[in-house]
Amino acid sequence: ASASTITLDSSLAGHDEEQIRLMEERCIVTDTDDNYLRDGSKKECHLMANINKGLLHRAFSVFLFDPVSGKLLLQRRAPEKITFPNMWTNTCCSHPLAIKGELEETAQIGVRRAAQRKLDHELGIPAAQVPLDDFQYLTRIHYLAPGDETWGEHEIDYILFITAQVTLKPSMNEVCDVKWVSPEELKALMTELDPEAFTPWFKLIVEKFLFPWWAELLQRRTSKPVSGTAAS
Ligand code: DMA
Ligand code: MN
Repeated sequence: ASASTITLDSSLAGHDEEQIRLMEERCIVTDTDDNYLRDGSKKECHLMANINKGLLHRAFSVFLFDPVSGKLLLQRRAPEKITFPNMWTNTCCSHPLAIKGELEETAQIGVRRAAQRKLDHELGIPAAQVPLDDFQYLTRIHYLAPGDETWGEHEIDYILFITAQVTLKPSMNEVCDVKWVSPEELKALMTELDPEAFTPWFKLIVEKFLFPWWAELLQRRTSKPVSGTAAS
């Protein structure tokens, strides 16, 4: 072919090998009503060139709370991440894949399975500590967020809460730091750090939804009778 017909795709050049491999994952491409259209590679779904043409996919965001302290687990994305590296964000985010178990939509079961899979993959949380039924589905949000000139997000994002006692063994290729925060500590952190230090979807969810939901969760926790003392 003549030089003019060759398109060099340099979007992945210089990136981490494992993260490049994960760009082959099959995401679920949807319409704006979250109806399944087809599958598409993670790479295809996150290129701004495609997003700008309307390409949209299904995702989830987990917020995990400690049952005793009521604190929220934050993670800092590893420098190896191709999209939104080094940023602080909610406990775990990813995509249900276009595979049989994760395409299933009844009671968000596919998304729950993906959440359980990725809590283990990113943070080393054993599946038994985060049972599928314990994820509380709050809502879905449709948002678009450019990351840099090449990469970004355009998703239908399922927001899941879970309260669970967990053990952590973060994968350093995914997560470079973790932090448990109370609502006050999160507010302080968000004024202390640059706004660019947080992922856009996390900021959006914090601004629009998080604190009232979290307050309710803390309320339920403190009003729960201490086991063994209260009559049913
Ligand atoms: C994608 O998260 C999902 C949302 C809600 C932004 P991610 O970039 O952490 O996905 P993965 O861990 O699969 O790379
Ligand atoms: Mn995505």
